[in-house]
Amino acid sequence: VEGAKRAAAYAAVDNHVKPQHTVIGIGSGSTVPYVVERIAQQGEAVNAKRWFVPTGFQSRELIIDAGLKLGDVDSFPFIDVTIDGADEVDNALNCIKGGGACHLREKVLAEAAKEFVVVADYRKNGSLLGSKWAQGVPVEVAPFAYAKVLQNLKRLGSTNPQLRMGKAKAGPVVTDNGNFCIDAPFPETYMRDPSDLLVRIKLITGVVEVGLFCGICKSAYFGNEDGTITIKS
Ligand code: DER
Repeated sequence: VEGAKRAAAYAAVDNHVKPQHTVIGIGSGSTVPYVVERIAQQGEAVNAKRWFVPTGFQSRELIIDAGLKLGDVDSFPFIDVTIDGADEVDNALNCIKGGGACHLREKVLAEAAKEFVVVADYRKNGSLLGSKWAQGVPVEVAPFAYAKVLQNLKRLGSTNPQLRMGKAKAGPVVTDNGNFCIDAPFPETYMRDPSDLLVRIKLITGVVEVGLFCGICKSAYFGNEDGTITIKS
């Protein structure tokens, strides 16, 4: 799977990170390190002119560790290109994101970019959202409201919404913004119209952001087990 991640990341960088690009958004997850690796390989000369805007703590550390210049999100009204991972991508390039609970900042940088490109391994290349990523739609919520959001997600039709608990930490996962994350599975009928579901979830009081990215992704690169790449665009 690591080879597939690397192949997707390298192809996406080679095709979408151009010498004239100076502000680049860097997403989160386990595929994005290969994106940073490939950008660093473009050389110090071109990277000296670039700023890299992170989507969270992990992303910030990746940029610093690669010796690239950290850009502050407030300093750049526009981003040339943002590259990020995803948990699942359908054939219309709608994405489930938030497996890493970074999707608020990820969506901010995805929308601010002239081009948003997703990189992933073959496990994320889906047709109907939810068919591969079964954990549910990640929903970032204000801690004060989480119990009410759980109730309202059930009322909306979520089959079994769960507060995301830490693995190596007692208690719930806390995002870089100090919020909680709920994973909300929905029946197929809801997942057929991710844009509609996105709005319905977003309107629940206490919801900060929803891990459904609709109409934002322009290209998605998937590394396959046989070393080939599948591109959706
Ligand atoms: O949370 C996210 O959306 C991240 O981009 C992440 O889930 C991507 O998954 P990866 O670790 O397989 O790259």
